[in-house]
Amino acid sequence: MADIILHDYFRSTAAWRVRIVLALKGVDYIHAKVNLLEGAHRTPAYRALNPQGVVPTLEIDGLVLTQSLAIIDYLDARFPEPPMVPKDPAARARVLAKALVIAADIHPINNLRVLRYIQGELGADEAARDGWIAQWIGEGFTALETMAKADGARFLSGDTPGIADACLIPQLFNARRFHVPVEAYPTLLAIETEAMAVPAFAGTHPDRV
Ligand SMILES: N[C@@H](CCC(=O)N[C@@H](CS)C(=O)NCC(=O)O)C(=O)O
Repeated sequence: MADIILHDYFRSTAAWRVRIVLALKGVDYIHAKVNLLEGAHRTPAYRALNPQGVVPTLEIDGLVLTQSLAIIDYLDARFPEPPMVPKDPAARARVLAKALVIAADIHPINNLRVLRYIQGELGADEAARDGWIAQWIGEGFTALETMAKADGARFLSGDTPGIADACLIPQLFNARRFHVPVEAYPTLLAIETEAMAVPAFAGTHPDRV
């Protein structure tokens, strides 16, 4: 098999999702670092790989894949064990809903280019920016806490870690990075403790890459 290359930035929560899934599946890869703070993701060379100019991008099987959840879906089809999404249709829908609370509703309005826009174009100061972040993480985590508590499972994806956990653990890291209080989400924190005991989560933490 040709080399698998993950284009990644250590603190990118979307890229960390993919690192977690590659590690859970035991897939080896080469790490290509893309420094977001230096604008490496906006160069023509990187945009030729990823027209959106964001990380992650995964080169695999002669393909160039973008969008973390699409990449995870590909990896799940290509390396089926362990599965990232349950087979049962109802359980599958619930797990994907939890993943999407983060990937579709929390993350997109809190990433670097949005934060730069509200500060640069709209004139928000640092306190206003942090208030924005806390508002949307808080709203999403409140819903997720209710969903996770109702499911009562060990992980957000069920009895074993999967796609929703690969979204949750990086988002909790990001919340703390921006001083968003997380004590109000005991079920999510218990899931985080379980996940961080799994090497695929701890070993791919931004401090370790
Ligand atoms: N929905 C995309 C989001 C990708 C994304 O926004 N990545 C962030 C890092 S977490 C990024 O590259 N941001 C660069 C920027 O906003 O300028 C995915 O899941 O892959």
